Amino acid sequence: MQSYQKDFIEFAIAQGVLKFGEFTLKSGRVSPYFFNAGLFNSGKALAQLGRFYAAALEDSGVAYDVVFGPAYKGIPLAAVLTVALADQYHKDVPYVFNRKEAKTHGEGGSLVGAPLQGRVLIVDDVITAGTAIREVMAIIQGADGAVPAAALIALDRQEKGQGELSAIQEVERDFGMKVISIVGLNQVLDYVSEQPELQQYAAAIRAYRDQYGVS
Ligand code: OMP
Repeated sequence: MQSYQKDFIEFAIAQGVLKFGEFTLKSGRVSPYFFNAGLFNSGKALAQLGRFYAAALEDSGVAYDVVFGPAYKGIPLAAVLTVALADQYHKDVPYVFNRKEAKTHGEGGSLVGAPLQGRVLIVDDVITAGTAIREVMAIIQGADGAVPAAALIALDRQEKGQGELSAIQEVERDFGMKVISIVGLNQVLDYVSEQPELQQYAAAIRAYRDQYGVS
């Protein structure tokens, strides 16, 4: 585990974003942990979050031309990522986001910001079964001259998707793009197992991973 990954897990726990207990997911699975990125909800937290996304992106070495933040949750993520890329890495990267409802007056269309063209880096919070990211792919495939470069997310839950592969492996296979995450479930579990006050949750997380996880 890289030091920024451990720092990120600690940050997410401190912000109340990463919680342990019993949570029903969009997929219906009952999970012993949940990651609620909406709780990165202050200026300082967002600034830090942007730096973690930027560190993971730089670490990946992926090449891209534009950052795309899918509505709604990807919008602030794209903004803080590109700010961190400028501040920390002196990279001035264009970004674009979509509206959920296309506007019929004014500038029109459903995209706001830079043109959606070239190699597109999608930024989002979590991939579990991959439903949300597949909706985003349709937008990129519908844009002239845009190809998916990679998806950058905070947490890879490392769960099975529609078959035996992980949802992320399916996305990588179906769209020919890499998925980069700041951390994965395995790192969360390593961290939880090492912390005396969190060890009580390790067994439930391991059991969940045995049932829904991929190796
Ligand atoms: P999929 O569309 O199944 O990949 O799930 C991704 C979405 O699930 C996220 O965008 C969230 O709405 C939600 N989610 C979380 O935010 N955090 C979690 O830990 C788990 C989920 C989830 O419901 O699977």
